[in-house]
Amino acid sequence: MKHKKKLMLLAAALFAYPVIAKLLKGSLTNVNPLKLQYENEVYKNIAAEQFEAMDNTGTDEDALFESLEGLNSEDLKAVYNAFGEKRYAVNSAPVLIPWFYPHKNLIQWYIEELDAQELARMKQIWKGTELWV
Ligand SMILES: [Ca+2]
Repeated sequence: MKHKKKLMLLAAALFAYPVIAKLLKGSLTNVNPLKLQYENEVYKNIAAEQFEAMDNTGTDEDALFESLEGLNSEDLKAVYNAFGEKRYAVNSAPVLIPWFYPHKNLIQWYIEELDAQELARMKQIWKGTELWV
């Protein structure tokens, strides 16, 4: 009986771990709403465009850079927050066993997907956000 209780506690801890780890990481950044140029819906759409440009074989660099044009640092932070963290599957491998693939934020996705030259360009765009460490 006592043994069973221990097993249940262990199972609960294993189940709760990813949730707790995510909370501890604190993936969101503070945004100054007074400096935002658009409604929240716009940032959600841009985040979706960023994801679509990367979440397939290869990367649509043109779409990636175009959808960020004209955004200020606070706008970019709002996009970063809207993106959140998404599972990254190398070479768009089908996510058959999802927990094998780590959650990555937008910057981490760039680092996986872009070559050195594109990364330098992207880093320049994000410079003012201080999110790129
Ligand atoms: Ca890709």
